Amino acid sequence: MKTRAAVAFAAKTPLEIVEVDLEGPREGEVLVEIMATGICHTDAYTLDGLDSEGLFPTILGHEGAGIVREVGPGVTSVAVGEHVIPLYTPECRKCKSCLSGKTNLCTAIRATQGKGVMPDGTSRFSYKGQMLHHYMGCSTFSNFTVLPEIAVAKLRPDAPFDTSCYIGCGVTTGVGAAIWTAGIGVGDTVVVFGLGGIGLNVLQGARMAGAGRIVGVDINPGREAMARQFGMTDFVMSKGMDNVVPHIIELTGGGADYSFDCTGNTDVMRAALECCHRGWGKSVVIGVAESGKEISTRPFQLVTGRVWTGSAFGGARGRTDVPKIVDWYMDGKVVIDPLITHRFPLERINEAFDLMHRGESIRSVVVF
Ligand code: NAD
Ligand code: AHE
Ligand code: ZN
Repeated sequence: MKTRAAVAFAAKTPLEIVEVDLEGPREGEVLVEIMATGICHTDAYTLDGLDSEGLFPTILGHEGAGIVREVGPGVTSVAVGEHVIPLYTPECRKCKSCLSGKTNLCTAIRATQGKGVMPDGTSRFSYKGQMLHHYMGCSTFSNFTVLPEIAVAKLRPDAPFDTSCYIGCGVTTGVGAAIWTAGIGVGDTVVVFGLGGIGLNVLQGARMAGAGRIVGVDINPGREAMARQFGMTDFVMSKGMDNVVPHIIELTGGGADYSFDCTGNTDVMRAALECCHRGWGKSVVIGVAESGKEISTRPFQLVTGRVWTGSAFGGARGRTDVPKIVDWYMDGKVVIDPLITHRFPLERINEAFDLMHRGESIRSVVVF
């Protein structure tokens, strides 16, 4: 079939909206009509050529919601007409990682995902006879896409597509990192670096968990108002500050119980660790750093009890936990609507990247 898609033909060039060829689903795969997709900073990072796994040409996008239109042979867990959220972190429930109960990082198809192909090693997308890569196993910047059945979570039919798509990455990543990865408790002091599409969801996860003090740090003063709506009690505008760490340690009476990096900047990751409380503070890296970057700190920071960890997709097991977050959204426990600051048709998707780079949007959503 033919489908409209925004294609990244090369790094650092605007996406081009063209009609691409899409092969139907093979064994264990489903064809999904994407109804809406969010644009996450990770899409921009790959498009900007900063991703060590970045492959071109490709169809980016990993934060979608849509409807199953066809199922391939052997598919049993999902049916035509069901609403779904594509999962870049699938859940096969059979691999060593899924069975361990210790991680959400299913390994069933990770190797082929990273190579931009389906689990059988081939791509379903092409343009003028040239193969196009899949992206993070999702490619939601296409009106139709093909996904393995283990990489879709059910979306209840009364949930709107143009807001629920955000649960496909940002909402789950932020809320999940707060409640599942960190395990924030009642009264805890939390510090969140980077108050964009992910950080604001960490704030609301911290609020849900009953945190006491919730400090937000950003270089963009325009983030303060929205962050306060999402639970931030104290704002630190870090632009121009020589070293934010002593200031936060003083503000929090000795350091954070939990801190989060939601910037992808390795200097910020270090500051986030070092503003944790001596003896127990835990820092969670969420931001994705550009290829070649490394983190460092004095080992003394760890010797004295601070813990450095990380979180992918908020520690959420895709098929099990995503429907729970959708319920929380539909019950009003998780707030999404004000975070969707812009909506565009696919033809204007490049404007969404411009707004993100200028710090003027939280989440832009493409509605097909
Ligand atoms: P975003 O652009 O919406 O937000 C980033 C925020 O960080 C902005 O408000 C920006 O002003 C702020 N910032 C930038 N530099 C800063 C600095 N030096 N100090 C303080 N604040 C600073 O991006 P997003 O969509 O929220 O994504 C944030 C990061 O999370 C990205 O690196 C993205 O790739 C990553 N991410 C990771 C996962 C995961 O599963 N681990 C999932 C989604 C996104
Ligand atoms: N390709 C990058 C790694 C990118 C990365 O860490 N991705 C996150 C999700 S970001 C969503 O916006 C993730 O889930 N990581 C776990 C995984 O298996 O990719 C690189 O550095 O090569
Ligand atoms: Zn993302």
